[in-house]
Amino acid sequence: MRIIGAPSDYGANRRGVDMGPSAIRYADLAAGIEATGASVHDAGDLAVPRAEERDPNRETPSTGKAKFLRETRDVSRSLADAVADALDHGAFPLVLGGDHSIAIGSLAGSSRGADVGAIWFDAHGDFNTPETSPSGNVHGMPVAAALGKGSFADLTWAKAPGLSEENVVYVGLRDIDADERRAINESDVTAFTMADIDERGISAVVEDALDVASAGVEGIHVSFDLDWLDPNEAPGVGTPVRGGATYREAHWALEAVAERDAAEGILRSMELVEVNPILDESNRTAEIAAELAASALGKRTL
Ligand code: NNH
Ligand code: MN
Ligand code: MN
Ligand code: MN
Repeated sequence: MRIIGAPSDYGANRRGVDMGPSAIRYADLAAGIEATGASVHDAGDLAVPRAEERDPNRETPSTGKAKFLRETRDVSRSLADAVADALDHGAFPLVLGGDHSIAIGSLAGSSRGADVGAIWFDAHGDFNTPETSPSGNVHGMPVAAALGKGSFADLTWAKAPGLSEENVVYVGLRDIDADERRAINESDVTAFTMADIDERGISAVVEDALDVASAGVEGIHVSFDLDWLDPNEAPGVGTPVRGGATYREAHWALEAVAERDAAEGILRSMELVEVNPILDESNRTAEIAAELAASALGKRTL
């Protein structure tokens, strides 16, 4: 497997998330993955110019109020190439964010020349467009971007070629903007909220999510936003929302991904995003991210 760092904070309004890849590596990421028997190659970080050196509002008519969209385009292109290159070499790409805008590149690379599904573990829907976004922050838009919604339809770099709505599944939503809710409900994506987990349990929800994401495709991309967890577990995120997944629910979810992968070989790529070391407590959110990667890649208790 290949680790690819994407230290971008263009998509969020808080500095610090650009240090996520370092913090996750420091939390013994490689050793934890090697313990599963996988060999690890760390490809280092993509080059991402500092946000302070850029103008967030260099708008073009098609980009609405999305901030740093040109910079996001550049990161997305290089990340898509890095992910596609790993897959070409038979290596599993594990992408470390960075804010969630990097998912545009991960999805574009993972679905280059292949039909893929996606499971989105997140408090948020990330389904805004430059038109509907209340913040202008692109980390609230990557699902819409990958599916070519709104003015993203004009941006070829943003579209994930092999991703279709029917294979996109959310797990654990709890904070959605008004226009975003309408768009999600009108779309063909599948959405499980925290209430679904309360009612049915994490196990039933994740099994359903795996069925939907993997139906008729070559593999799935797992996009894991650390703010899916409850902020009591994972405080080092820019947009914490109360009422999130527990530590064990998060592990169980990724253990279920690993189990399905062992049976059906469906796991194609993964990313861990939104770890912000400035907001964290003793690197615990990064440590959880590193542990979750090991769970997804097949770490076993017995
Ligand atoms: N929905 C909000 C927005 O679009 C917040 C998105 N923040 C996230 N997404 N962290 O995962 O600005
Ligand atoms: Mn190569
Ligand atoms: Mn997100
Ligand atoms: Mn989120």
